[in-house]
Amino acid sequence: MPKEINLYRFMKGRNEDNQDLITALEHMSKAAIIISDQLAGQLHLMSPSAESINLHGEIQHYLDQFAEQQFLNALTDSDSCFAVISEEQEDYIQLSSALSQRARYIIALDPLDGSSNIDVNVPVGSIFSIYDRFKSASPNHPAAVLQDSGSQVAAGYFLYGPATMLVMALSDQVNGFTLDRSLHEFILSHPDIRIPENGSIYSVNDGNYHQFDRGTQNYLRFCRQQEEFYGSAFTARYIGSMVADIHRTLFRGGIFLYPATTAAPSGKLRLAYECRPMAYIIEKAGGLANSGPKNILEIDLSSPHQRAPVVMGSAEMVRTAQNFLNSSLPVT
Ligand code: P6P
Repeated sequence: MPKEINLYRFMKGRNEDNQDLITALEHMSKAAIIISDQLAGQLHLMSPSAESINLHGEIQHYLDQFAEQQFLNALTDSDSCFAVISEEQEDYIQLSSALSQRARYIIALDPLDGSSNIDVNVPVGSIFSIYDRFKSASPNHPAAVLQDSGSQVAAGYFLYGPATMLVMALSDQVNGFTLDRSLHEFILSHPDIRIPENGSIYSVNDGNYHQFDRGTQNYLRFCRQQEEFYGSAFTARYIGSMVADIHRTLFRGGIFLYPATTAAPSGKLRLAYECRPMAYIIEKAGGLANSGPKNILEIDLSSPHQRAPVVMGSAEMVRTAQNFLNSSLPVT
């Protein structure tokens, strides 16, 4: 019986000589298992007393802070992480492990994305991007390392759903691992994930329709009228938890949009720890990820919590959508 391929054996099988990357991923996986265990059966903690307000003025669930602490503990113990930018913290956190000066990575982290869904038992996730600071001219300055996405060497998310999964993109491919609770390890379950070139599922918060620009509204009308004009309807699916919406898009094909609105002219999702990691994953799986006229991975990060409008998913669908969206973009 072949051995299950756990994360360590998978990385070693790739002749991955980068022990620091393996260590960082293994430690983050241990944190995710603790978070997954904590999420199971925590409904009694949904009371308002379990909530506070975070630096963005959003409701912060106690599990947001719990999740962040698990990842910070794990990354400190890994000795492979120099600093972290987390949704829950104003600025970069330099990890104070003894070897952190030698540590290679800076990690952008959304410790628990979609936590407002926890009290209705909807899947949530953790999202991360890994940057190799030694690819930067200013390796000791996290803001400089993250300014452009060129030093991003990996990205992934943990999805706490009916099964807990890790989907991870390295330089050349995307792989899925499923938590085996008897082994307490993530086991390779979906090797070399490729997003379908086209699809028929569109995912957007349609309640914002009247706040979208004309091009976005025209694209959504195009989606709604597929059956009338093209004979087969599209399907609308929106969970409101980015990790779950992107996971479905990655596996079934489709398009996910969080456009700019009149209330949020830069969109809602954060570039560093939501847009970029998901864009890295989608593009390594063969899809496209744009923000306005640009590819998301071409957008510079000028502040840690900068937001960006996004459209990402199956390449054919994104190219079609972009033709509509471009009609609203300012002529440069
Ligand atoms: P809206 C969750 O709060 C989140 O950050 C993402 O996970 C999700 O895609 C988005 O916000 C949902 O936002 O405005 O549609 O509720």
